[in-house]
Amino acid sequence: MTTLTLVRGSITEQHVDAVVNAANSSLLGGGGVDGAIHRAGGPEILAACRTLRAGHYGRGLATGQAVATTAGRLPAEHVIHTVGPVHSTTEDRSALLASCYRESLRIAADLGARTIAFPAISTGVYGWPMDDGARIAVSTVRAEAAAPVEEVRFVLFDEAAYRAFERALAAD
Ligand code: AR6
Repeated sequence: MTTLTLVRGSITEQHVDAVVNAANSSLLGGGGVDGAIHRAGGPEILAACRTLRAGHYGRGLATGQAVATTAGRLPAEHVIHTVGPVHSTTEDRSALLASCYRESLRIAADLGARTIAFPAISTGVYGWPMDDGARIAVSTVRAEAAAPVEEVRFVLFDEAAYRAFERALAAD
């Protein structure tokens, strides 16, 4: 049984086996969670991302996929980078957002991670409405989380996000 927990704070301060980064397909950094992870984790993470780009991920990481690197100086073992979809009002991209959570959990399990922390993927720069993003996050993790993952922690940056995840947990 995997436990879902909510924390208000920064993903960079989580003492877990793996933290998930809401990256972009370049894997070479950006703003939001991505910027915070690279700043706090130091240059080792970017170096690992560049190595990925020089190898199997020459064209970058596709939306909905995930890949792991070192966590550098973060108090975590691994960073799992995933690329959320940009929200669209004309096209339903929910399956891609669900895929981010599912693929990240799959990689966490491959790494033997028992604790994993997620941000609210796509709900910042990529414009996904928070309530819907929270619903997709909670329902996907409830359906997909399995051993060895014991705790999935959603780390919410502000009160509104925290409340949205509380509602999603209560409803699902
Ligand atoms: N810890 C936890 N959550 C955070 C943190 C933090 N330190 N900082 C922001 N958030 P975003 P996206 C919240 O924009 O929408 C980047 O430039 C934030 O309030 O980080 O998937 C990438 O390189 C929001 O609720 O990710 C991509 O280009 C949530 O994290 C693009 O942004 C996600 O916001 C990805 O956009």
